[in-house]
Amino acid sequence: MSSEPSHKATIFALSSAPGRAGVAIVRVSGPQAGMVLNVMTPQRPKPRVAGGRVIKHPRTGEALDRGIVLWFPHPNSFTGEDVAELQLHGGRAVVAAVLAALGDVPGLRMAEPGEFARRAFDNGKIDLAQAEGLADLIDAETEGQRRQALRQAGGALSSLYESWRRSLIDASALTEAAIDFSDEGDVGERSFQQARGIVETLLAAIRHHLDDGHRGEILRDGFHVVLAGAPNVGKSSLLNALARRDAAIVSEEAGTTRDIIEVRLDLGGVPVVVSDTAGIREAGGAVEREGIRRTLVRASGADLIVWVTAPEDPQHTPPEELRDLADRTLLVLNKADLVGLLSGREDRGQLSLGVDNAGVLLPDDMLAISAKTGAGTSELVERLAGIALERAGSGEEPAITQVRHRRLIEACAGHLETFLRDDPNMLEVRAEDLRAAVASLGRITGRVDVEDVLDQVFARFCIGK
Ligand SMILES: Nc1nc2c(ncn2[C@@H]2O[C@H](COP(=O)(O)OP(=O)(O)OP(=O)(O)O)[C@@H](O)[C@H]2O)c(=O)[nH]1
Ligand SMILES: [Mg+2]
Repeated sequence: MSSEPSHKATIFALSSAPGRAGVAIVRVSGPQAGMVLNVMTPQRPKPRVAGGRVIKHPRTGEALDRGIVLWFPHPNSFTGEDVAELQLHGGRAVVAAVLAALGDVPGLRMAEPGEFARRAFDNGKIDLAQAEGLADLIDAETEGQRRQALRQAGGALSSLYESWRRSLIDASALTEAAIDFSDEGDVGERSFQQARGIVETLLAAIRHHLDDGHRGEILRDGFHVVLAGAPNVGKSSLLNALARRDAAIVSEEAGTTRDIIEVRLDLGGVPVVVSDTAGIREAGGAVEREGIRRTLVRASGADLIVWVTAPEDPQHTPPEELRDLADRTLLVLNKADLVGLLSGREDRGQLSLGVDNAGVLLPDDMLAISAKTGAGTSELVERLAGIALERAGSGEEPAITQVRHRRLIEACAGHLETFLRDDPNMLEVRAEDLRAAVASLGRITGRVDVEDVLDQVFARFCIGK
């Protein structure tokens, strides 16, 4: 990729958030960016040195604002093109006047969403995985997400995948050598064995990377917790207690919740999405049955099920359909206030559950809480945060963050498995396996034909990014 600007049109946009603010930043990128500074300010500042300037209308000369101006000649700019940055007072009228003035300059046009980042990619300033990291960084809501996205935007994943790609290229070269020297027995054979050695080592590393419990994806998309249980045990009350607001309707009537209600929490830097669901029971009308069906679907796809029960609830454990998910289920006894049990563990051995006091003992791993008084809820939050952090990681090690990457890495691993397994005498075909594996990795960073995903990736950005 060249360091020369590759696009002709000069584009501009408000790069800070729209609306009233202390400062607003307007970015101009393209061959005319320098000219814009020449006509809109008394003097273009030195490259990368902030200059206080009156910003004036290019045609009428009217002063529009006084702000800070920055000049980044190519290729040392975000986009790799000439870039001018205007830091304005963040009033709506100021921003509107400056954008209108820029629109008046012939050859300039408003940027499309993600167009600055797209130009940065086209000019080789960032690769595709970094662009995705940048979009994630802009969307990051929690510490863990921020850390992970910053690493990715900084190229941590890209360099890992690049290092794999380079060793595969070495293995490819050795395989090609084996083809060239196939008449010379030993030499060819030795090259091919060396290639196999590289592939074996790499495949182990790739399998380890794939087998990460989806931590990077969980951290990026959120750890999904589903509150499920019989009707009226207090699932919606618990959701509201976790959210610290009345997100869901609570009533003493069984079967209140039908639609799934979600709240997003930040637990120790991990984004956690908690869903309140319809209570599970046999009876109920068609609408409620549909609600129950949705609960089961949602619960089986969740990262964690919080099975809520209550002293009067005859069904203390999850139903048949959810038994397989026991290792992802946390048992919670709500309404502990009714039986004089807070979160202490001392007297739990004596506690019998069930309306008829049939003598069901409180399981050891069941947390007792009261959504009504708040007792035990902070312990529950701590437990949830601990589990979420364990499953999502803190964003400090490079992990697969997107399905797109996972698919390509799986494809790569598939080609390497074929390479190791299939007939070693068909060297041409084995060389082709490696080429395909190299291409799969190359598609992650965008080194290899990725036209089809580019629009998708850059459409995630808003205007000005
Ligand atoms: N004493 C006591 N009552 C509670 C507690 N939590 C909830 N309740 C009451 O239990 C009733 C049912 O609460 P909800 O939160 O609507 O229960 P739900 O599980 O969402 O019910 P459905 O949506 O119908 O499945 C309401 O009258 C709540 O006030 C608690 O910890 N202690
Ligand atoms: Mg409810």
